[in-house]
Amino acid sequence: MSRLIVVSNRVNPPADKGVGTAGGLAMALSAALREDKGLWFGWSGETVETYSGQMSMQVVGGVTVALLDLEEQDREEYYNGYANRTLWPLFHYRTDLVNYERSFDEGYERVNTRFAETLLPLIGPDDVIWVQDYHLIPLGRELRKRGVKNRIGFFLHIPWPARRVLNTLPRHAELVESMFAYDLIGFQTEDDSEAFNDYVMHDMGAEVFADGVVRAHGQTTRVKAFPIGIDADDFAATLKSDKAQDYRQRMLKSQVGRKMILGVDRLDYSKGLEERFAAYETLLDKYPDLQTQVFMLQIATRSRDAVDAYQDLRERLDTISGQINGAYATVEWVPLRYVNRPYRRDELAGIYASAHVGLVTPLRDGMNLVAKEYVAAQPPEDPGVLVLSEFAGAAEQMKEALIVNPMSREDVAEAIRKGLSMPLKERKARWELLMDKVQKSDVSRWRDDFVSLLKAPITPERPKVVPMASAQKIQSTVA
Ligand code: GDG
Repeated sequence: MSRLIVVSNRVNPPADKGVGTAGGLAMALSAALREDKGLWFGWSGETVETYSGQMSMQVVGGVTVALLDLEEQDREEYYNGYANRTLWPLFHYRTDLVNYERSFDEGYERVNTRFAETLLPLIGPDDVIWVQDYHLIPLGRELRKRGVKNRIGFFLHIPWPARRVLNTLPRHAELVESMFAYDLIGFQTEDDSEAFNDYVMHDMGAEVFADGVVRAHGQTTRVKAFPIGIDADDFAATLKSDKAQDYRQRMLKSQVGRKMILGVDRLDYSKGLEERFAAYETLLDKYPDLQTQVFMLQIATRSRDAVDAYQDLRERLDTISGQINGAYATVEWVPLRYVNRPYRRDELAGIYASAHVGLVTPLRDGMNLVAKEYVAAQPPEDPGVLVLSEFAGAAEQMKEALIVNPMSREDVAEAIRKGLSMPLKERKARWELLMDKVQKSDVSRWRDDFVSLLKAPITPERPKVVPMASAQKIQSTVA
């Protein structure tokens, strides 16, 4: 029987759907595997003195998981190093924050080899293997080296950078070449797929075919955008729960008639939090009549504390939030509620539902599930307004949001103001279109679309797409 095997860096299915505080990727994957007899393989998050390659198997939240312990050196070089100090900033266009060391590269290769060796005995002849995200780009190649003939797919949850940005990574060619071990490579957006094709055509002399088939150096793969979504049914059920409704009421009460502008993010420099605070300050400065009439709630849960750039960001945000409150607060009104503790999913659903404006302004983001959760939580009779960065993958789909350039504090401030004063009729019209997309393009659809194309054979010889520098060229050739 054909089984789905999902492989990702961390394996953390939520034990209880409502209570979990797991991130976007974890929620999406557990939703995808729950109904399946699938297996989820990855790092336990624990380290041992000496790596043994031993796994522990268990069932968590209805999902069978196989966990591998790594060594402290692996954590430093592979996870805190190459994954989060090299690839993450680079793929989010923060070349200023990229830290590259040869030892990171070696640790990354070593852990990908360890993953391949440990996973190998678990793979049945008909299993379909789906590798997740930037931590494990070379895993497909390592599995192939060990004789795995199964279908293997790869999905990148973060943006794929422009060619000249990727060129700044030492040994970029080797990294990209390793991806040709996959039968299917999935990206979040058309933009990302096109950036990948641009790289392989220019730097590898690859041929790109109209149906996404890509051929280089005698190897063939297929490239396509699969925008990830939320588990819409599960979210709707969570939203209806007593806890969520109770939280919504509590939030409405604490608003005392003021309108709430909400941000919910991992505390990460890609999320544009400093720029968002600056935009909010501009709003208060430019429109004094809004002071005391609105407030902003920013939930920013701590993340990757071991990496310096994250500690620096936290310190800067503490300072900026203090400055805003110091400058504008009155004895009765605090303009910015800045919160670092995580909330339960049901609590979060209630908080989303009570917000008049959802502010999602990353500088770069693969997709951004918060944008979709905010829309899904809105009361149909009185929905709030989503303000969304043009650099979130979600903007490719969610065009009815107020789309902004997060680098412009004036643009963002104007969009917040427009959102706060938008007439009900327009809010409803925009929300209905957005909600339809959030429901249709949900996580099950993402999983089904990816896995069914992964299983489909690649049929050779399609009309060739001419090398291009931009999206339009590919599309017009296909059309
Ligand atoms: C990566 C990509 C892509 C946040 N605070 C709390 C909490 N969260 C949850 C949100 C949402 C998730 O974390 C964040 O997901 P995002 O998609 O916004 O961002 P990343 O974590 O960076 O995820 C991203 C995603 O992978 C999936 O492909 O969209 O672009 O960067 O679900 O609700 N959840 C709870 N408490 C919190 O305080 N329970």
